[in-house]
Amino acid sequence: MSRLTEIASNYETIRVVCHPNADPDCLGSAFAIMTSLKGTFPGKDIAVVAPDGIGAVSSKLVSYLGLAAEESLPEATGLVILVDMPSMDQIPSVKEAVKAKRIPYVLIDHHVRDKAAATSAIYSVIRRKSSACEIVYGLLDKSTMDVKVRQGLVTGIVYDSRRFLLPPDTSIRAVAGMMRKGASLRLAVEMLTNEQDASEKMARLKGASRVKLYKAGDWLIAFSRVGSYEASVARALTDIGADLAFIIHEDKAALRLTSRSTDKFYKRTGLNLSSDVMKPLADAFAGQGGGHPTAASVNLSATADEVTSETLSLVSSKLGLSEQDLKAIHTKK
Ligand SMILES: [Mn+2]
Repeated sequence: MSRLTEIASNYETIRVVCHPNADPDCLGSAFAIMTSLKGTFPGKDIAVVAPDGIGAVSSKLVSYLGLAAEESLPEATGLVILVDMPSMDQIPSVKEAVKAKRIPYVLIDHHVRDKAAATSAIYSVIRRKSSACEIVYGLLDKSTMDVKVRQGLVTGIVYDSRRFLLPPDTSIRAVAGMMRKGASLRLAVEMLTNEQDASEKMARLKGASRVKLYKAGDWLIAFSRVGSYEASVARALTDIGADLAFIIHEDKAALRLTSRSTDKFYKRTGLNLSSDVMKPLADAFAGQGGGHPTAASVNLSATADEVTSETLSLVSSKLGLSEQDLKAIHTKK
């Protein structure tokens, strides 16, 4: 019996909890854990909770899995299993409930470790893998996995590894293992191919047209602002040539900064967007955030100008550049 199963055996009401805007990696993992525990403990009340919605990119996967996620924790929740997030900072409603009722929780994740959250967990599995799904595949009993579970895990791995671009060896091995047992790579890719809707295309084009460009040594840093689809816009900017992209989303309540860098930039410079940029920004501007070395975001109480100049200075100092090495590029002529 796995450690996870052993822990679950002590609780009657168990919820597998997703991060906001749940992506295919999070949902594939959550579905696999739920299905595995339900199989072992048919009498228990076990379900998936997506407290802050499910991302559009997950919609085909969710209907394939037939997954009906709940929106909040039930009163009787005895155990919470968090997947694909380093802490509960992104889901304050769950964090409060867990704290108030002292609900024990398990952490299964592949982001940068949050020491406090990992220490308070009754069990945590945090590994530097391409995806949470790959970790979950390693944790669960493979002999009882059905095709649906495997297909969900394969889809999550394909999604989070960015089609095997991130450290591919172990993710390819895991996917190959599941393909031999009936999962389909073609179906996974098909479920992840969502025709961009008009508003996403619009956001990407607006984001590109509003770019403020900086040259930092040999690197190109793009800043832009949009009202939605920040991650998609950031990725679009790195796709067309930026080494680093920072997208600001500002509304009355707060400012959100979303960032992406290319793998080449990360490999050459070692600049980790999560620990070198987002964490210091969160400390400087009373915010919360985190993520991966090449994909991270933060919520801040600050203006766009403050955030832009602080971000540029964090990046320059990490790259060992002086102010003269940082040049604003005219983009309007
Ligand atoms: Mn993930």
